Amino acid sequence: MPRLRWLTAGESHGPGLWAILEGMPAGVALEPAQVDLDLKRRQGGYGRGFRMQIESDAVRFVGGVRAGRTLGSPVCVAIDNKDWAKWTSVMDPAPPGPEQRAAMQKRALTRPRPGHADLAGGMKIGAKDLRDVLERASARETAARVALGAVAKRLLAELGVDVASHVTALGDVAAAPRDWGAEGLAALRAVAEESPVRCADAAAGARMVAAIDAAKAGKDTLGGVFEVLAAGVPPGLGHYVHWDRRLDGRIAQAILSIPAVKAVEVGDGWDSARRPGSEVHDEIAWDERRGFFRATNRAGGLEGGVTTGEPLVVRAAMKPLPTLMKPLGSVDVETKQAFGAHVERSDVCALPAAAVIGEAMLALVLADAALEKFGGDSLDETRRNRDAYLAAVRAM
Ligand code: EPS
Repeated sequence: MPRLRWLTAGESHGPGLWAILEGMPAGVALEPAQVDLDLKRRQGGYGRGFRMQIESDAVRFVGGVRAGRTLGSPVCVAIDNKDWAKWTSVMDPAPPGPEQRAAMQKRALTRPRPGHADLAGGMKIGAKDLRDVLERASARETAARVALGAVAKRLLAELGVDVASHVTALGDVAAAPRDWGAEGLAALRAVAEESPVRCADAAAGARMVAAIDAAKAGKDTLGGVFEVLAAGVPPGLGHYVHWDRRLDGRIAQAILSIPAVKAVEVGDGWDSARRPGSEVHDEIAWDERRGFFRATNRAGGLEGGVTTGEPLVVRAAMKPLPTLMKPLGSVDVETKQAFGAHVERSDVCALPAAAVIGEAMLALVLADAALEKFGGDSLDETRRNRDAYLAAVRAM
């Protein structure tokens, strides 16, 4: 069983989002402002649509936090949906009367969008109105993940682990490759957080903005690639003994669960498949100051499902969003007639936001793995256990 368990609830146009994170040790300093910073980062990025002008996500802690510190009880977060005010009738949980029926009919979705969960989800639950699917399949849910990810990041920060992300490619525009694990996450943040597309290469970032403008003019959407890094990760998190304990597998599952993500790679990933072993593996070295280390980090900080102590480097491919203003062919689920797919307000590109969600997902997996390794019901206990373990590693 994982040490950290979590669930989210809430629909895109319902009253809000809620999430529970169970397993956080007591004594971690935690304030809403630290979470709101990440919620704001997730809402930003060039290419976002009108909905993000309506929302201004802010967290309320409704459990597990007292006097600015975690209690060790489940941390429960709530985020309001401002847009709900316009959807109260459509989303009312009560059995519908004539007024609600009319409102629901008006916002019904019967022409599924290729690439969205609409049709597959509708077949799955037997929905006639595919809004029953889209409301929960919507990436709005990721606001709740980012809130919990920000809580996990607070624990990781107390353990010396830092998580950051950036966009490395958008559509056919690619940033110049750089080893940010070696250069440092503060250096990455200094440039990526200033970019409207969260790209650390300013020239490529400007071309990405132009690509989004062109896609918008063409009523199209764009995806791309984001990279998430974690520095200060102790060696020995995860395990090599079983498929579901291997940390690379756990990370991949978490990242692939982000809406629209279609592929994940760790370290040199796909590229390492094309090169001989002598050009792929990271030679082992040791010195008094650092202990064991690697001069290169092509493995992306993981060997055999276990962290090496080098920075974690995880990349994800996001497909273009499926809601197109110039719809693709679809079939009306009621009449079975061919139609253009449903057109609904959406984003042209949400890749910069997906990178922030990637940070949250990596942070949740890493916090779980750290607690699995070090245990502890309070932060002090977790730290003591971590210190003893690291001392033993150094004495090896
Ligand atoms: C989404 C559609 C859009 C996005 C939404 C994800 O929402 P709406 O239908 O209200 O315009 O804005 O993303 C968010 C609300 C968010 O917070 O990220 C979809 O269909 O997945």
